[in-house]
Amino acid sequence: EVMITINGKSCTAPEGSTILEAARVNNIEIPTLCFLKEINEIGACRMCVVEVEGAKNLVTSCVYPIKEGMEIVTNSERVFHSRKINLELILSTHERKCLSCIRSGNCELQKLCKEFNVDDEDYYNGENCTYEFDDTSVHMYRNNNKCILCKRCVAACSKWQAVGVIGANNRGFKTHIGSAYEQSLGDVPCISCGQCIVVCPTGAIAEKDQTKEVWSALEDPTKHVIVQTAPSTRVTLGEAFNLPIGTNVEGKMVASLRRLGFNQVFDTNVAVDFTIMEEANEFLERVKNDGPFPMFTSCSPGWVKYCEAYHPELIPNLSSCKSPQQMFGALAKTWYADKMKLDPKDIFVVGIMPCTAKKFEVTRDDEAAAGVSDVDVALTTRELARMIEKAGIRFTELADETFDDPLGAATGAGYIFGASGGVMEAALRTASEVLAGHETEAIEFDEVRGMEGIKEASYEMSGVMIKVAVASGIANAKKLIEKIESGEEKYHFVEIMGCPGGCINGGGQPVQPASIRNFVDLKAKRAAALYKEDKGKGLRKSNNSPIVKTVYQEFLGQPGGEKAHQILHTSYHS
Ligand code: HC1
Repeated sequence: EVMITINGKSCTAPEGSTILEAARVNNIEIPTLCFLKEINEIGACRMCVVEVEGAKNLVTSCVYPIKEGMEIVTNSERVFHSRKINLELILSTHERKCLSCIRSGNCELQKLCKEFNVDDEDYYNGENCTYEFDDTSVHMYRNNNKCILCKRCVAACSKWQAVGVIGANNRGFKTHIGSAYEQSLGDVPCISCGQCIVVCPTGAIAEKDQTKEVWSALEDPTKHVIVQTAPSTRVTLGEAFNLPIGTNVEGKMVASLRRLGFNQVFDTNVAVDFTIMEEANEFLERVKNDGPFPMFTSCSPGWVKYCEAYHPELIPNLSSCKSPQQMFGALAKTWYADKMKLDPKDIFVVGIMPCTAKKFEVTRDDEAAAGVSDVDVALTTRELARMIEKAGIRFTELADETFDDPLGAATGAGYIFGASGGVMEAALRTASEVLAGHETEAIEFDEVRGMEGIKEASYEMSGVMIKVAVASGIANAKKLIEKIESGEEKYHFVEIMGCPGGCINGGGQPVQPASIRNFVDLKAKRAAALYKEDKGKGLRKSNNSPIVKTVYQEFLGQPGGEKAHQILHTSYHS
């Protein structure tokens, strides 16, 4: 611990802290715009300036280390004045269409302008660059007129995701975020993960809003509109309504979806149980046939897109299973349609997903079991929150409701899919039982839990040693792939999730400002809510799900059988 003085008050902070961190542990927040812990420590926006005794100029606290006896002032007139000028300068090139901006109300720039009394947003008005709106990709748009050049998106894309398709183009006054040779987003191998969106402080980048399509379907009397909710959305949606991070709002989510007018409110978690049946079976087939190993999971469309674009040689290793979102849609438009005597063309399936790449996934080839798209629209958690707000539903006041039958009751395995390691654990629960040929005790596979980027474990199953690995965030996946391709490591089964920490930290989740992201373990808090739910379930293995048993018996036949293949599996191409 180091002794320092902040605003005249003595305090301590851990050695090696920056001024920003030291202030935070002493409950003083210093504003930032560009700073993102570990990935964007560039001291560029100068919002975090403070006075340090003995230093002539103000210093940027996000990158300035503390030392014994340091005297820091974070709240002087000089500091406030400097921050205000910075804001006015940023505003001078920022498109100030705030009223209808998608981020109005949770824009980091707007919040600071209010805090620092920026009462004349036109103060430094002058010449400006104008940029074209880029809406060429399936899942997002970019409006550089609102960009403040903090480069958080660039850091997320290159450091977390090792994709690096965006960067700063041009120099000086003309600097803007773009891709090489000014290519559009739709023309570069972006993996649609949306990690750039969740770190953007303003409305410069956002998901493509598809709520209009859903409102229209809800109004259309010829449509049977079904909604399915991804595992992690229930533990994040509450954040959009100011509930604490990690609050499980499953019951309120279901109640609000019913009030929005969906004909059936179902759970993607149920489809997870089908995915596990198929994936565990596919894995055991590979064990029998000696490969190809490792088998990679295929439920994260950002990862699948990465694999296709950057590692086509690994396509044979990808599980052929559709994701739970797509399996759900496929079953809704075949088995459920039959049962309800509905024409699949009249069924409209909406996925509520923590993910922007799910918008891309619904447009993929070979995802149309009934001859029409398995899923019609994938909305992000944020889009659902906006629908709920627009409809005037007082979300936090709703009494809990439960999902509809018959696609509403999932096992615990369905819940944990939303966190990194959860797919692996769910698959191991079922695979170990199928391999043994009888019920087994194995339920919790702790080694693959947790928020580390790469996890490894070995399990003995009925005399066979199975070596597994789990990676989340593409930079980690890339490291793991390098080890595999160099022959340094051999695994049987590898789970990869495109976003760091898995879907709980997906690019479609409610946006948390950097002041939270930098100091709170967002991923762990959200994941804990899913594991808690799993633990409380009577049934925790997908193979014990009653609806899974019924649908295989009535309709699909055997896991991995011809019919199951036709409906629940897909194909990939580079
Ligand atoms: Fe996921 Fe999945 S868990 S990919 O992590 O397999 O997005 O939450 O919906 O499809 O179910 C995301 C989450 C999600 C699928 C499932």
